Amino acid sequence: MATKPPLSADQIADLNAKHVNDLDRDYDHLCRQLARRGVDAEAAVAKVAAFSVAIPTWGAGRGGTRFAKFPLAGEPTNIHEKLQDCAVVQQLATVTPRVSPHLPWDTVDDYVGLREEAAELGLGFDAINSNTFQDQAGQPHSYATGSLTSSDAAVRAQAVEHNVECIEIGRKLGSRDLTVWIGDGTNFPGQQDLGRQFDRYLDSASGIYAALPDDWRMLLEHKMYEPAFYSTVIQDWGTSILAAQELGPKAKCLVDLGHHAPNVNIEQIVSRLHRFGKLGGFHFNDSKYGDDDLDSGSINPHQLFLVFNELIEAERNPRDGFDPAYMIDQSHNVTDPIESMLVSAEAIVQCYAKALLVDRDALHDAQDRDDVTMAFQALRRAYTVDVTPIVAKARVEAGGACDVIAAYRASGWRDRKAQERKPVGLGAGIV
Ligand SMILES: [Mn+2]
Repeated sequence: MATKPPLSADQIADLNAKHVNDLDRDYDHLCRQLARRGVDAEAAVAKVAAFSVAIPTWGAGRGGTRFAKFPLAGEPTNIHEKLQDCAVVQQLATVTPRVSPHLPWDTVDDYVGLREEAAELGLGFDAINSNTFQDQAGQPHSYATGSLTSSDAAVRAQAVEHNVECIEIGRKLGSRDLTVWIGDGTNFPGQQDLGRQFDRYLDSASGIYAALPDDWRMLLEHKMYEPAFYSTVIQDWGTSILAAQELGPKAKCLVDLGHHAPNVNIEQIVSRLHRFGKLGGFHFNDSKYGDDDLDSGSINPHQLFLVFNELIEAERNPRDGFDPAYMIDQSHNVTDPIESMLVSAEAIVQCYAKALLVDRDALHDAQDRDDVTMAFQALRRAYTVDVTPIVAKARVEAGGACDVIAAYRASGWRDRKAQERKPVGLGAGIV
């Protein structure tokens, strides 16, 4: 198993050679434009350079739907190949230095070795994700009746035990967060008692919480519906924060951009959770209807900008600290997953950069004077800036690619892997 970074620094520099002069000109022009407004572009480049978002190991493979999955020649078929593809994303984009593993999908015999293998590729490990929403080969009990909230105590104990094992594996990998999402819910009115089901969740979750090391967090991810379609146990941020408050200070809420009713004001949820010190993480994706699968910023980049606007306000006013775990969480059904992650990482950083350009003094002053037009203009003037040169400047200075997609295609990575890797097979849908 080759564990050196997939691309060399010389390769990336060569790929950048024909772009860097144009980038410098565009960047200088943008600096002068922003300086006329009193905005410091260099400060934004420094903040962008310090920003990072994790990518999920499962994001390196082709996703699918409930109906089908269409494999891609050369896609990864095991955790080692997934790490290599994630390393390509990090080398070119330079803002995705950590991967978020998923158990048991990423099970190996030697986790200390896996951590070393990732480090040699320039990667660390972020939040570890448990999986009690599908049955695994050899497990004694089925999750057909739910997992942490099943009416069967033996099933609940198995689900708790799996999460505790995830913590133990995460410690070996260097993770410090456990993300818990359950698919538990009902499809029929009366199928379960809504109150007692939540009681069982709190009881099971407290068993996981008790196993958390002192410096770990338990991130509770809510989702309105799917796979359950009548009721879901942890369905919204209200239930999530109630559970997090009940469990204790190490329990935080994780907001996934796609896990809400249509048109819900997600930036306000970010603000509310932060107000009570419970914003633990954010999953980036986009959606048009009721999914959580489309690429970040592909449908509603303005919403993404407004979310970052709240995150920056939260960072400026930390309550019980501000250290949310950021991760891309989307399903790449029709693209090369590396390309989707490159484009998504860029879209996320662009919205962050735009939010950094908001004149906060002007915004707050307008808010205090109830000057609606100028308050909105403070946001609009930042949102309409083309921040491409700022983001590219930070990336190139970090050793990344000026044009991430052009560089990736020129590298020939996927074609080479299509020759080397074993075919993934048709497989099932999901993710
Ligand atoms: Mn998610």
